[in-house]
Amino acid sequence: AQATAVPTEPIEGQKTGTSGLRKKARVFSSGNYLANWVQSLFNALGDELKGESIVLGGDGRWFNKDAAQIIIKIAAANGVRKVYVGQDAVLATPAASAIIRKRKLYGGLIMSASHNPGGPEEDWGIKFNYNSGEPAPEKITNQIYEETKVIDKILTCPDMPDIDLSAPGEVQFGSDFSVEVISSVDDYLELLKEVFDFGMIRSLLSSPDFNFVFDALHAVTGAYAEPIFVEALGGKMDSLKNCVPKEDFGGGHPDPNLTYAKELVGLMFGGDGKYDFGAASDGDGDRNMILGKDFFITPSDSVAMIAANAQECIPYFKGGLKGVARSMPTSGALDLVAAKLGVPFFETPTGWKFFGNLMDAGKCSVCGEESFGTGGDHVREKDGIWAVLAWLSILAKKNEGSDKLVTVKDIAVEHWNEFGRNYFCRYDYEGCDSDSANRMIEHLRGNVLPSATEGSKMGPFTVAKADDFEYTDPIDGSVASKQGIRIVMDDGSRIIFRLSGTGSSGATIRLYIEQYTDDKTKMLLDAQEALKPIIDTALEVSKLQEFTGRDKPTVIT
Ligand code: VG1
Ligand code: CO
Repeated sequence: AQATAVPTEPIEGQKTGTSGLRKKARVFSSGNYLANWVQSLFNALGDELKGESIVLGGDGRWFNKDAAQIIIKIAAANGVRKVYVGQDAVLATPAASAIIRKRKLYGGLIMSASHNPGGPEEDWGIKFNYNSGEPAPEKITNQIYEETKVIDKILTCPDMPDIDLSAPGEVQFGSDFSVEVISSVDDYLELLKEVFDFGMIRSLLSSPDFNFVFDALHAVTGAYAEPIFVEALGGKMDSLKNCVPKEDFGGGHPDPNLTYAKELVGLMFGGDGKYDFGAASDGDGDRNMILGKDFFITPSDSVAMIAANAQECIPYFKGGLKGVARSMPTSGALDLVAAKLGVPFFETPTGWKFFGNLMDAGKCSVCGEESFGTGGDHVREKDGIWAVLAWLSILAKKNEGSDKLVTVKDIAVEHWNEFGRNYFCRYDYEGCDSDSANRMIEHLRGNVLPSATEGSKMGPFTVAKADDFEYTDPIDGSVASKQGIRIVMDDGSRIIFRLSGTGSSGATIRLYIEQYTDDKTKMLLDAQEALKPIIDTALEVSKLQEFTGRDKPTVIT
Protein backbone atom coordinates (compact mmCIF):
# COMPACT_ATOMS: atom_id res chain seq x y z
CA ALA A 1 0.00 0.00 0.00
CA GLN A 2 1.18 3.49 -0.90
CA ALA A 3 1.87 5.78 2.07
CA THR A 4 0.86 9.44 1.87
CA ALA A 5 1.47 12.34 4.23
CA VAL A 6 -1.77 14.17 4.98
CA PRO A 7 -1.29 17.63 6.51
CA THR A 8 -2.93 18.23 9.89
CA GLU A 9 -2.83 20.62 12.84
CA PRO A 10 -2.54 19.99 16.57
CA ILE A 11 -5.82 19.53 18.45
CA GLU A 12 -6.03 20.74 22.02
CA GLY A 13 -6.67 18.51 25.00
CA GLN A 14 -5.48 15.12 23.73
CA LYS A 15 -4.04 14.25 27.11
CA THR A 16 -4.27 10.67 28.33
CA GLY A 17 -6.07 10.15 31.66
CA THR A 18 -6.08 7.24 34.14
CA SER A 19 -6.69 4.79 31.33
CA GLY A 20 -6.22 6.19 27.83
CA LEU A 21 -7.79 9.13 26.03
CA ARG A 22 -11.56 9.46 26.47
CA LYS A 23 -13.84 11.99 24.80
CA LYS A 24 -17.31 12.15 23.35
CA ALA A 25 -17.61 9.71 20.43
CA ARG A 26 -18.59 12.51 18.04
CA VAL A 27 -15.39 14.33 18.89
CA PHE A 28 -13.31 11.26 18.04
CA SER A 29 -15.25 10.50 14.86
CA SER A 30 -14.94 13.96 13.36
CA GLY A 31 -12.03 15.39 11.38
CA ASN A 32 -8.56 14.13 12.26
CA TYR A 33 -9.19 13.69 15.99
CA LEU A 34 -8.48 9.96 16.09
CA ALA A 35 -5.85 10.02 13.33
CA ASN A 36 -3.94 12.81 15.10
CA TRP A 37 -3.73 10.85 18.32
CA VAL A 38 -2.72 7.59 16.64
CA GLN A 39 -0.03 9.32 14.57
CA SER A 40 1.19 11.07 17.73
CA LEU A 41 1.45 7.70 19.44
CA PHE A 42 3.46 6.30 16.55
CA ASN A 43 5.66 9.42 16.54
CA ALA A 44 6.28 8.94 20.24
CA LEU A 45 7.25 5.32 19.73
CA GLY A 46 9.57 6.29 16.87
CA ASP A 47 11.84 3.79 15.11
CA GLU A 48 11.23 1.20 17.79
CA LEU A 49 7.88 0.42 16.15
CA LYS A 50 9.17 -0.24 12.63
CA GLY A 51 8.82 -3.85 11.50
CA GLU A 52 6.90 -4.81 14.65
CA SER A 53 3.49 -6.45 15.11
CA ILE A 54 0.62 -5.05 17.16
CA VAL A 55 -2.88 -6.12 18.13
CA LEU A 56 -6.04 -4.05 17.75
CA GLY A 57 -9.49 -4.52 19.20
CA GLY A 58 -12.10 -2.99 21.41
CA ASP A 59 -15.27 -3.27 23.41
CA GLY A 60 -17.70 -3.24 20.47
CA ARG A 61 -18.98 0.30 21.01
CA TRP A 62 -20.12 2.66 18.28
CA PHE A 63 -17.31 3.88 15.94
CA ASN A 64 -14.96 0.97 16.74
CA LYS A 65 -15.25 -0.67 13.33
CA ASP A 66 -14.61 2.58 11.44
CA ALA A 67 -11.84 3.49 13.83
CA ALA A 68 -10.18 0.11 13.24
CA GLN A 69 -9.96 0.79 9.49
CA ILE A 70 -8.45 4.23 10.11
CA ILE A 71 -5.89 2.82 12.54
CA ILE A 72 -4.87 -0.06 10.24
CA LYS A 73 -4.10 2.37 7.39
CA ILE A 74 -2.02 4.61 9.64
CA ALA A 75 -0.18 1.58 11.02
CA ALA A 76 0.64 0.40 7.48
CA ALA A 77 2.07 3.79 6.55
CA ASN A 78 4.15 3.99 9.73
CA GLY A 79 6.15 0.82 9.14
CA VAL A 80 4.19 -1.60 11.31
CA ARG A 81 4.77 -5.15 9.98
CA LYS A 82 1.52 -6.79 10.97
CA VAL A 83 -1.72 -5.91 12.72
CA TYR A 84 -3.71 -8.65 14.45
CA VAL A 85 -7.34 -7.61 14.80
CA GLY A 86 -9.99 -9.27 16.93
CA GLN A 87 -12.91 -10.52 14.84
CA ASP A 88 -15.41 -7.67 14.28
CA ALA A 89 -12.79 -5.46 15.98
CA VAL A 90 -13.81 -7.02 19.30
CA LEU A 91 -11.33 -7.73 22.08
CA ALA A 92 -11.92 -7.47 25.81
CA THR A 93 -9.15 -5.50 27.50
CA PRO A 94 -7.71 -8.54 29.36
CA ALA A 95 -7.91 -10.60 26.15
CA ALA A 96 -5.87 -7.97 24.30
CA SER A 97 -3.31 -8.10 27.11
CA ALA A 98 -3.22 -11.91 26.86
CA ILE A 99 -2.68 -11.76 23.08
CA ILE A 100 0.23 -9.31 23.37
CA ARG A 101 1.91 -11.64 25.86
CA LYS A 102 1.23 -14.92 24.12
CA ARG A 103 2.21 -13.75 20.63
CA LYS A 104 5.10 -11.62 21.96
CA LEU A 105 3.82 -8.52 20.19
CA TYR A 106 5.25 -5.05 20.41
CA GLY A 107 2.00 -3.77 21.89
CA GLY A 108 -1.64 -3.13 21.16
CA LEU A 109 -4.37 -0.56 20.76
CA ILE A 110 -7.60 -0.95 22.69
CA MET A 111 -10.63 1.00 21.54
CA SER A 112 -12.73 1.46 24.64
CA ALA A 113 -14.08 3.98 27.09
CA SER A 114 -14.55 1.08 29.51
CA HIS A 115 -17.51 1.58 31.85
CA ASN A 116 -18.58 4.86 30.21
CA PRO A 117 -21.78 4.65 28.12
CA GLY A 118 -21.39 4.15 24.35
CA GLY A 119 -23.14 5.30 21.20
CA PRO A 120 -22.89 8.34 18.93
CA GLU A 121 -23.88 10.72 21.73
CA GLU A 122 -21.81 9.03 24.43
CA ASP A 123 -18.15 8.26 25.00
CA TRP A 124 -15.30 6.78 23.03
CA GLY A 125 -11.74 6.05 24.03
CA ILE A 126 -8.43 4.53 23.06
CA LYS A 127 -5.32 3.39 24.85
CA PHE A 128 -1.98 1.86 24.05
CA ASN A 129 -0.66 -1.21 25.84
CA TYR A 130 3.01 -2.06 25.79
CA ASN A 131 4.90 -5.30 25.27
CA SER A 132 4.17 -7.13 28.47
CA GLY A 133 0.50 -6.32 27.90
CA GLU A 134 0.39 -3.44 30.37
CA PRO A 135 -1.22 -0.01 29.94
CA ALA A 136 1.42 2.40 28.62
CA PRO A 137 3.55 3.88 31.41
CA GLU A 138 3.38 7.64 32.02
CA LYS A 139 6.70 8.10 30.27
CA ILE A 140 5.02 7.08 27.00
CA THR A 141 1.65 8.74 27.57
CA ASN A 142 3.40 12.04 28.36
CA GLN A 143 5.39 11.74 25.15
CA ILE A 144 2.23 11.11 23.14
CA TYR A 145 0.71 14.27 24.58
CA GLU A 146 3.80 16.29 23.62
CA GLU A 147 3.54 14.92 20.07
CA THR A 148 -0.16 15.87 19.84
CA LYS A 149 0.85 19.50 20.44
CA VAL A 150 3.23 19.69 17.48
CA ILE A 151 1.84 17.20 14.95
CA ASP A 152 1.72 18.54 11.37
CA LYS A 153 1.11 15.43 9.26
CA ILE A 154 -0.53 12.03 9.34
CA LEU A 155 1.04 9.13 7.47
CA THR A 156 -1.65 6.90 6.05
CA CYS A 157 -2.52 4.68 3.08
CA PRO A 158 -5.68 6.26 1.67
CA ASP A 159 -5.92 3.83 -1.24
CA MET A 160 -5.76 0.72 0.86
CA PRO A 161 -9.10 -1.16 0.79
CA ASP A 162 -11.01 -1.65 4.05
CA ILE A 163 -10.36 -4.99 5.70
CA ASP A 164 -13.19 -7.50 6.11
CA LEU A 165 -13.17 -7.91 9.89
CA SER A 166 -16.05 -10.34 10.03
CA ALA A 167 -14.11 -13.59 9.58
CA PRO A 168 -10.68 -14.89 10.68
CA GLY A 169 -7.99 -14.87 8.01
CA GLU A 170 -4.90 -12.99 6.84
CA VAL A 171 -4.61 -10.39 4.08
CA GLN A 172 -1.14 -9.58 2.78
CA PHE A 173 -0.26 -6.16 1.30
CA GLY A 174 2.96 -6.34 -0.69
CA SER A 175 5.84 -7.93 1.17
CA ASP A 176 5.94 -5.74 4.26
CA PHE A 177 2.43 -5.40 5.71
CA SER A 178 -0.39 -7.74 6.61
CA VAL A 179 -3.56 -7.81 8.66
CA GLU A 180 -4.77 -10.97 10.37
CA VAL A 181 -8.25 -11.20 11.81
CA ILE A 182 -8.15 -13.57 14.79
CA SER A 183 -10.66 -15.08 17.20
CA SER A 184 -11.56 -12.67 20.00
CA VAL A 185 -11.74 -15.55 22.44
CA ASP A 186 -9.25 -18.37 21.72
CA ASP A 187 -5.92 -17.09 23.10
CA TYR A 188 -7.63 -15.72 26.20
CA LEU A 189 -9.62 -18.88 26.90
CA GLU A 190 -6.49 -20.99 26.47
CA LEU A 191 -4.75 -18.86 29.11
CA LEU A 192 -7.68 -19.08 31.53
CA LYS A 193 -7.53 -22.86 31.21
CA GLU A 194 -3.91 -22.74 32.37
CA VAL A 195 -4.85 -20.62 35.40
CA PHE A 196 -7.96 -22.42 36.67
CA ASP A 197 -9.14 -25.99 37.18
CA PHE A 198 -11.93 -26.00 34.61
CA GLY A 199 -13.02 -29.51 35.62
CA MET A 200 -13.62 -28.38 39.20
CA ILE A 201 -15.55 -25.26 38.14
CA ARG A 202 -17.57 -27.35 35.66
CA SER A 203 -18.72 -29.68 38.40
CA LEU A 204 -20.07 -26.70 40.35
CA LEU A 205 -21.66 -24.91 37.36
CA SER A 206 -23.36 -28.02 36.06
CA SER A 207 -24.67 -29.04 39.49
CA PRO A 208 -28.48 -28.75 39.86
CA ASP A 209 -27.95 -27.33 43.39
CA PHE A 210 -26.03 -24.28 42.21
CA ASN A 211 -27.58 -21.47 40.21
CA PHE A 212 -25.29 -19.03 38.46
CA VAL A 213 -26.14 -15.83 36.58
CA PHE A 214 -23.81 -13.63 34.56
CA ASP A 215 -24.76 -10.20 33.17
CA ALA A 216 -22.57 -8.75 30.40
CA LEU A 217 -24.54 -5.47 30.47
CA HIS A 218 -24.77 -5.70 26.63
CA ALA A 219 -21.02 -5.16 26.48
CA VAL A 220 -17.90 -7.01 25.39
CA THR A 221 -18.00 -10.00 27.74
CA GLY A 222 -21.20 -10.99 25.94
CA ALA A 223 -18.88 -12.29 23.21
CA TYR A 224 -16.98 -14.39 25.76
CA ALA A 225 -19.74 -15.64 28.03
CA GLU A 226 -21.09 -18.46 25.90
CA PRO A 227 -17.73 -19.97 24.83
CA ILE A 228 -16.39 -19.75 28.39
CA PHE A 229 -19.27 -20.24 30.83
CA VAL A 230 -21.45 -22.51 28.71
CA GLU A 231 -19.27 -24.39 26.21
CA ALA A 232 -16.11 -24.75 28.28
CA LEU A 233 -17.63 -24.85 31.77
CA GLY A 234 -21.01 -26.51 31.36
CA GLY A 235 -23.12 -23.59 32.59
CA LYS A 236 -26.69 -23.21 31.40
CA MET A 237 -27.52 -20.92 28.50
CA ASP A 238 -30.25 -19.18 30.51
CA SER A 239 -27.62 -18.18 33.09
CA LEU A 240 -26.42 -15.54 30.64
CA LYS A 241 -28.15 -12.16 30.72
CA ASN A 242 -27.62 -9.31 28.24
CA CYS A 243 -24.88 -11.26 26.53
CA VAL A 244 -25.40 -9.93 23.00
CA PRO A 245 -22.93 -7.03 22.68
CA LYS A 246 -24.48 -3.82 21.37
CA GLU A 247 -22.86 -0.68 20.01
CA ASP A 248 -24.67 1.44 22.60
CA PHE A 249 -24.70 -1.19 25.37
CA GLY A 250 -28.48 -1.19 25.12
CA GLY A 251 -28.53 2.46 26.19
CA GLY A 252 -27.18 1.48 29.61
CA HIS A 253 -24.19 2.39 31.68
CA PRO A 254 -21.94 -0.70 31.44
CA ASP A 255 -20.50 -0.37 34.92
CA PRO A 256 -20.93 -3.40 37.18
CA ASN A 257 -21.97 -1.85 40.47
CA LEU A 258 -25.09 -1.78 42.63
CA THR A 259 -26.43 1.32 40.87
CA TYR A 260 -25.91 0.49 37.20
CA ALA A 261 -26.25 -3.31 37.15
CA LYS A 262 -29.90 -2.96 38.21
CA GLU A 263 -31.27 -6.07 36.54
CA LEU A 264 -28.69 -8.34 38.14
CA VAL A 265 -29.15 -6.68 41.52
CA GLY A 266 -32.90 -7.31 41.18
CA LEU A 267 -32.27 -11.01 40.58
CA MET A 268 -29.88 -11.36 43.51
CA PHE A 269 -31.59 -9.23 46.17
CA GLY A 270 -35.06 -9.87 47.42
CA GLY A 271 -36.03 -11.69 44.23
CA ASP A 272 -37.26 -15.25 44.17
CA GLY A 273 -33.96 -16.37 45.67
CA LYS A 274 -33.19 -18.56 42.69
CA TYR A 275 -29.56 -17.61 42.20
CA ASP A 276 -26.65 -18.53 44.45
CA PHE A 277 -24.06 -16.50 42.59
CA GLY A 278 -24.31 -13.47 40.33
CA ALA A 279 -21.64 -11.56 38.47
CA ALA A 280 -21.32 -8.77 35.93
CA SER A 281 -18.56 -7.16 33.92
CA ASP A 282 -18.09 -3.72 32.37
CA GLY A 283 -17.88 -2.30 28.85
CA ASP A 284 -14.43 -3.67 28.05
CA GLY A 285 -14.47 -6.73 30.33
CA ASP A 286 -11.86 -5.70 32.88
CA ARG A 287 -14.16 -4.89 35.81
CA ASN A 288 -16.34 -7.27 37.79
CA MET A 289 -19.01 -7.34 40.45
CA ILE A 290 -19.52 -10.40 42.62
CA LEU A 291 -22.85 -11.04 44.36
CA GLY A 292 -24.18 -13.85 46.51
CA LYS A 293 -27.80 -14.36 47.44
CA ASP A 294 -28.82 -11.03 49.05
CA PHE A 295 -25.15 -10.32 49.45
CA PHE A 296 -22.61 -7.91 47.93
CA ILE A 297 -18.87 -8.49 48.01
CA THR A 298 -17.10 -5.13 47.96
CA PRO A 299 -14.23 -5.11 45.46
CA SER A 300 -11.83 -4.28 48.30
CA ASP A 301 -12.96 -7.41 50.13
CA SER A 302 -12.99 -9.44 46.93
CA VAL A 303 -9.29 -9.03 46.24
CA ALA A 304 -8.49 -9.82 49.88
CA MET A 305 -10.66 -12.93 49.86
CA ILE A 306 -9.25 -14.15 46.55
CA ALA A 307 -5.71 -13.62 47.84
CA ALA A 308 -6.47 -15.47 51.07
CA ASN A 309 -7.87 -18.48 49.19
CA ALA A 310 -5.74 -18.43 46.04
CA GLN A 311 -3.17 -21.02 46.94
CA GLU A 312 -5.75 -23.55 48.06
CA CYS A 313 -8.29 -23.03 45.28
CA ILE A 314 -6.53 -21.89 42.08
CA PRO A 315 -3.91 -24.14 40.43
CA TYR A 316 -1.96 -21.18 38.97
CA PHE A 317 -1.18 -20.06 42.53
CA LYS A 318 -0.41 -23.45 44.04
CA GLY A 319 3.18 -22.40 44.77
CA GLY A 320 1.89 -19.47 46.84
CA LEU A 321 1.64 -15.75 46.07
CA LYS A 322 4.75 -13.72 45.22
CA GLY A 323 3.16 -10.60 46.64
CA VAL A 324 -0.04 -8.56 46.50
CA ALA A 325 -0.93 -4.96 45.73
CA ARG A 326 -3.87 -2.57 45.90
CA SER A 327 -4.48 1.01 44.86
CA MET A 328 -4.33 3.59 47.63
CA PRO A 329 -8.10 4.26 47.92
CA THR A 330 -8.84 0.53 48.12
CA SER A 331 -9.53 -0.66 51.68
CA GLY A 332 -6.85 -2.23 53.84
CA ALA A 333 -8.46 -5.69 53.87
CA LEU A 334 -5.73 -6.97 51.53
CA ASP A 335 -2.98 -5.63 53.81
CA LEU A 336 -4.16 -7.97 56.57
CA VAL A 337 -4.07 -10.98 54.26
CA ALA A 338 -0.57 -10.07 53.07
CA ALA A 339 0.64 -9.89 56.66
CA LYS A 340 -0.87 -13.27 57.48
CA LEU A 341 0.58 -14.90 54.35
CA GLY A 342 3.91 -13.19 54.95
CA VAL A 343 4.15 -11.91 51.38
CA PRO A 344 5.26 -8.48 50.09
CA PHE A 345 2.54 -5.83 49.92
CA PHE A 346 2.37 -2.68 47.78
CA GLU A 347 0.10 0.38 47.78
CA THR A 348 -0.02 2.11 44.39
CA PRO A 349 -1.83 5.10 42.90
CA THR A 350 -5.20 4.58 41.19
CA GLY A 351 -5.04 2.90 37.76
CA TRP A 352 -3.76 -0.46 36.61
CA LYS A 353 -0.55 0.80 35.02
CA PHE A 354 1.27 0.84 38.36
CA PHE A 355 0.81 -2.89 38.98
CA GLY A 356 2.59 -3.94 35.77
CA ASN A 357 6.14 -3.16 36.92
CA LEU A 358 5.60 -5.09 40.15
CA MET A 359 4.31 -8.09 38.22
CA ASP A 360 7.11 -7.99 35.65
CA ALA A 361 9.58 -7.96 38.53
CA GLY A 362 7.92 -11.04 40.06
CA LYS A 363 6.73 -9.17 43.13
CA CYS A 364 2.97 -9.32 42.71
CA SER A 365 0.59 -12.17 41.89
CA VAL A 366 -2.82 -10.73 42.79
CA CYS A 367 -3.96 -7.12 42.90
CA GLY A 368 -7.08 -5.04 42.95
CA GLU A 369 -8.84 -1.72 43.13
CA GLU A 370 -11.98 -0.62 44.95
CA SER A 371 -13.43 0.33 41.55
CA PHE A 372 -14.47 -3.23 40.74
CA GLY A 373 -11.08 -4.19 39.34
CA THR A 374 -9.37 -7.42 40.32
CA GLY A 375 -6.68 -9.40 38.58
CA GLY A 376 -3.61 -11.57 38.60
CA ASP A 377 -0.26 -11.69 36.85
CA HIS A 378 -1.51 -13.96 34.04
CA VAL A 379 -2.10 -10.67 32.14
CA ARG A 380 -1.29 -7.00 32.84
CA GLU A 381 -4.84 -5.67 33.02
CA LYS A 382 -7.62 -6.20 35.48
CA ASP A 383 -9.76 -9.08 34.36
CA GLY A 384 -13.51 -9.41 34.94
CA ILE A 385 -13.95 -13.01 33.84
CA TRP A 386 -10.83 -14.03 35.76
CA ALA A 387 -12.40 -12.61 38.93
CA VAL A 388 -15.61 -14.54 38.31
CA LEU A 389 -13.64 -17.75 37.74
CA ALA A 390 -11.58 -17.06 40.87
CA TRP A 391 -14.76 -16.84 42.95
CA LEU A 392 -16.25 -19.92 41.28
CA SER A 393 -13.02 -21.77 42.07
CA ILE A 394 -13.22 -20.79 45.73
CA LEU A 395 -16.87 -21.84 45.88
CA ALA A 396 -16.18 -25.11 44.08
CA LYS A 397 -13.29 -25.98 46.39
CA LYS A 398 -15.16 -25.10 49.59
CA ASN A 399 -18.12 -27.16 48.43
CA GLU A 400 -16.12 -30.29 47.71
CA GLY A 401 -17.60 -33.02 49.88
CA SER A 402 -19.93 -30.61 51.70
CA ASP A 403 -23.60 -31.66 52.01
CA LYS A 404 -24.94 -28.14 52.53
CA LEU A 405 -24.09 -25.42 49.99
CA VAL A 406 -21.24 -23.20 51.22
CA THR A 407 -22.35 -19.75 50.01
CA VAL A 408 -20.64 -16.52 49.01
CA LYS A 409 -21.82 -15.04 52.30
CA ASP A 410 -20.38 -17.97 54.28
CA ILE A 411 -16.99 -17.36 52.71
CA ALA A 412 -17.14 -13.63 53.47
CA VAL A 413 -18.27 -14.07 57.07
CA GLU A 414 -15.57 -16.65 57.71
CA HIS A 415 -13.01 -14.21 56.28
CA TRP A 416 -14.23 -11.32 58.47
CA ASN A 417 -14.20 -13.49 61.55
CA GLU A 418 -10.59 -14.30 60.91
CA PHE A 419 -9.29 -10.90 59.74
CA GLY A 420 -11.85 -8.35 60.96
CA ARG A 421 -13.88 -6.23 58.57
CA ASN A 422 -12.92 -3.10 56.66
CA TYR A 423 -16.14 -1.20 56.06
CA PHE A 424 -15.76 0.71 52.83
CA CYS A 425 -17.75 2.90 50.52
CA ARG A 426 -17.23 5.38 47.73
CA TYR A 427 -19.29 8.44 46.90
CA ASP A 428 -19.05 9.75 43.33
CA TYR A 429 -20.18 13.26 42.45
CA GLU A 430 -20.37 13.09 38.66
CA GLY A 431 -20.66 16.00 36.27
CA CYS A 432 -19.43 18.69 38.68
CA ASP A 433 -18.20 21.97 37.38
CA SER A 434 -14.40 21.59 36.93
CA ASP A 435 -13.45 24.89 38.56
CA SER A 436 -15.53 24.19 41.67
CA ALA A 437 -14.09 20.70 41.98
CA ASN A 438 -10.56 22.04 41.63
CA ARG A 439 -11.23 24.70 44.25
CA MET A 440 -12.40 22.05 46.70
CA ILE A 441 -9.22 20.04 46.14
CA GLU A 442 -7.16 23.22 46.62
CA HIS A 443 -9.02 23.86 49.86
CA LEU A 444 -8.16 20.34 51.06
CA ARG A 445 -4.55 20.71 49.98
CA GLY A 446 -4.04 24.26 51.17
CA ASN A 447 -6.21 24.52 54.30
CA VAL A 448 -7.11 21.08 55.59
CA LEU A 449 -3.84 19.16 55.14
CA PRO A 450 -1.61 21.73 56.91
CA SER A 451 -3.83 21.69 60.02
CA ALA A 452 -4.34 17.92 60.02
CA THR A 453 -1.26 17.24 62.09
CA GLU A 454 -0.76 14.11 64.13
CA GLY A 455 -2.99 14.15 67.20
CA SER A 456 -5.24 16.97 65.96
CA LYS A 457 -9.00 16.55 66.21
CA MET A 458 -11.25 16.19 63.20
CA GLY A 459 -14.93 15.74 64.12
CA PRO A 460 -15.02 12.85 66.62
CA PHE A 461 -11.74 11.48 65.23
CA THR A 462 -8.06 12.02 65.96
CA VAL A 463 -5.73 12.38 62.99
CA ALA A 464 -2.78 10.00 62.71
CA LYS A 465 -1.44 11.27 59.40
CA ALA A 466 -2.55 13.25 56.39
CA ASP A 467 -0.92 13.76 53.01
CA ASP A 468 -1.29 14.08 49.27
CA PHE A 469 -0.42 10.54 48.21
CA GLU A 470 2.87 10.10 46.39
CA TYR A 471 4.25 6.85 45.01
CA THR A 472 7.79 5.96 44.12
CA ASP A 473 7.85 2.91 41.89
CA PRO A 474 10.13 0.40 43.64
CA ILE A 475 11.27 -1.02 40.32
CA ASP A 476 12.11 1.98 38.14
CA GLY A 477 12.15 4.76 40.72
CA SER A 478 9.60 6.89 38.86
CA VAL A 479 7.53 9.17 41.07
CA ALA A 480 3.78 9.83 40.80
CA SER A 481 2.66 12.72 43.00
CA LYS A 482 -0.65 14.38 43.92
CA GLN A 483 -2.48 11.06 43.70
CA GLY A 484 -5.20 11.83 46.25
CA ILE A 485 -5.75 13.68 49.52
CA ARG A 486 -5.59 11.13 52.32
CA ILE A 487 -6.47 11.59 55.97
CA VAL A 488 -5.84 8.60 58.22
CA MET A 489 -7.27 8.58 61.76
CA ASP A 490 -5.67 6.94 64.78
CA ASP A 491 -8.30 4.14 64.74
CA GLY A 492 -7.39 3.31 61.13
CA SER A 493 -10.40 5.06 59.58
CA ARG A 494 -9.57 6.85 56.36
CA ILE A 495 -10.96 9.73 54.29
CA ILE A 496 -9.69 10.07 50.71
CA PHE A 497 -10.57 12.61 48.05
CA ARG A 498 -9.46 12.60 44.45
CA LEU A 499 -10.67 13.69 41.04
CA SER A 500 -11.47 11.11 38.38
CA GLY A 501 -9.15 10.81 35.40
CA THR A 502 -11.47 8.83 33.14
CA GLY A 503 -14.33 11.22 32.42
CA SER A 504 -14.92 12.80 29.04
CA SER A 505 -16.24 16.15 30.27
CA GLY A 506 -16.67 18.10 33.55
CA ALA A 507 -15.25 16.71 36.78
CA THR A 508 -16.08 13.76 38.96
CA ILE A 509 -15.15 13.99 42.63
CA ARG A 510 -14.57 10.68 44.36
CA LEU A 511 -14.77 10.36 48.14
CA TYR A 512 -13.50 7.09 49.58
CA ILE A 513 -14.31 6.14 53.16
CA GLU A 514 -13.04 3.28 55.26
CA GLN A 515 -13.32 2.05 58.82
CA TYR A 516 -11.98 -1.13 60.37
CA THR A 517 -13.48 -3.26 63.12
CA ASP A 518 -12.51 -6.57 64.66
CA ASP A 519 -15.47 -6.51 67.06
CA LYS A 520 -17.24 -9.80 66.30
CA THR A 521 -20.64 -8.29 67.17
CA LYS A 522 -20.21 -5.65 64.45
CA MET A 523 -19.39 -7.84 61.47
CA LEU A 524 -22.76 -7.62 59.76
CA LEU A 525 -23.69 -3.97 60.06
CA ASP A 526 -24.88 -2.02 57.05
CA ALA A 527 -21.85 -0.21 55.61
CA GLN A 528 -23.63 3.15 55.32
CA GLU A 529 -24.65 2.96 59.00
CA ALA A 530 -21.23 1.86 60.18
CA LEU A 531 -19.53 4.65 58.21
CA LYS A 532 -21.90 7.53 59.00
CA PRO A 533 -19.64 9.43 61.44
CA ILE A 534 -16.60 9.34 59.18
CA ILE A 535 -18.64 10.26 56.08
CA ASP A 536 -20.13 13.24 57.92
CA THR A 537 -16.67 14.34 58.97
CA ALA A 538 -15.38 14.09 55.39
CA LEU A 539 -18.23 16.19 54.00
CA GLU A 540 -17.77 18.78 56.71
CA VAL A 541 -14.02 19.34 56.39
CA SER A 542 -14.07 19.34 52.58
CA LYS A 543 -16.99 21.81 52.42
CA LEU A 544 -18.06 19.74 49.43
CA GLN A 545 -21.59 21.08 49.35
CA GLU A 546 -20.42 24.67 49.65
CA PHE A 547 -17.99 24.26 46.73
CA THR A 548 -20.11 22.13 44.40
CA GLY A 549 -23.71 22.74 45.41
CA ARG A 550 -24.21 18.98 45.66
CA ASP A 551 -26.11 17.64 48.66
CA LYS A 552 -25.81 14.01 47.63
CA PRO A 553 -23.61 11.82 45.46
CA THR A 554 -24.60 10.60 41.99
CA VAL A 555 -23.44 7.06 42.71
CA ILE A 556 -22.65 5.22 45.93
CA THR A 557 -20.62 2.03 45.72
C1 VG1 B 1 -11.39 4.83 37.43
C2 VG1 B 1 -11.17 4.02 38.69
C3 VG1 B 1 -9.80 3.36 38.64
C4 VG1 B 1 -9.71 2.50 37.37
C5 VG1 B 1 -10.00 3.36 36.16
C6 VG1 B 1 -10.02 2.55 34.87
O1 VG1 B 1 -10.43 5.86 37.35
O2 VG1 B 1 -11.29 4.83 39.83
O3 VG1 B 1 -9.61 2.59 39.79
O4 VG1 B 1 -8.43 1.94 37.24
O5 VG1 B 1 -11.27 3.99 36.29
O6 VG1 B 1 -11.01 1.58 34.89
P1 VG1 B 1 -10.75 7.37 37.78
O7 VG1 B 1 -9.50 8.14 37.44
O8 VG1 B 1 -11.96 7.77 37.03
O9 VG1 B 1 -11.04 7.34 39.25
V1 VG1 B 1 -11.67 1.01 33.47
O10 VG1 B 1 -12.61 -0.25 33.76
O11 VG1 B 1 -11.87 2.37 32.71
O12 VG1 B 1 -10.36 0.56 32.49
CO1 CO C 1 -13.09 -1.27 32.09
